[in-house]
Amino acid sequence: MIEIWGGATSRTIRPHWMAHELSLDYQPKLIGSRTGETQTQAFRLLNPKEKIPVLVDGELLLSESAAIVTYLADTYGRDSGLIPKPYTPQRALYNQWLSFIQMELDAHTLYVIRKHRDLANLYGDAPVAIEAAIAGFNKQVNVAANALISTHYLVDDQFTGADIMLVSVLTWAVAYGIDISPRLAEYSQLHTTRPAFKTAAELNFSISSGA
Ligand SMILES: N[C@@H](CCC(=O)N[C@@H](CS)C(=O)NCC(=O)O)C(=O)O
Repeated sequence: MIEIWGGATSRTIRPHWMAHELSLDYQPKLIGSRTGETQTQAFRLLNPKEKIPVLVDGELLLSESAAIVTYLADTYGRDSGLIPKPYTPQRALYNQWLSFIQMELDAHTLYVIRKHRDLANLYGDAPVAIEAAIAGFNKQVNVAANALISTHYLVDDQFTGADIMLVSVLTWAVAYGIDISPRLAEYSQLHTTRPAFKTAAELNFSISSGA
């Protein structure tokens, strides 16, 4: 049976959400970040990066939330519309949004805030970096806001994994006290009323991260 490892974070909710959109029968393995559970010898065999989320599907071990969301939709939702068909311009745009969200709205900005604010004991205090990260997030997220002026979807006028990724960073930003625009708040609110989001969120946040 498919396993999805990890819970409690804005990154781990992504694969759980997609799995629920697809009504997949899978086993959630709810381990948290910063609890030591990603550093066991058994977990390192699943992901030597010592990070969640991780997907196990038969012989396949897959890490990176965006790759897992994409794999699940490609493999179990080919005709679901949750991912644009390969080799199409829509798929290229989906890839573009996924890279943008991971790099500009996650790794370079929100995660910088996490490292130098919540985890300053490990990574050091860096108020200037935090300020720059907030400014960078606001600038880049505005690009997404503009793309959503007359649609509720990033790609193809249809809900896809790209929307899962964007909503996950928007809810993360709000939790960090960043003001998002009314349009983005409305977009996020719309998609977080999806039954699959609600079930996934309940599951994902039934555990908490460590310190
Ligand atoms: N780029 C990766 C980032 C994964 C990541 O950094 N996960 C964090 C939790 S959100 C983690 O597992 N940290 C290790 C730990 O805290 O034990 C993804 O999107 O999946």
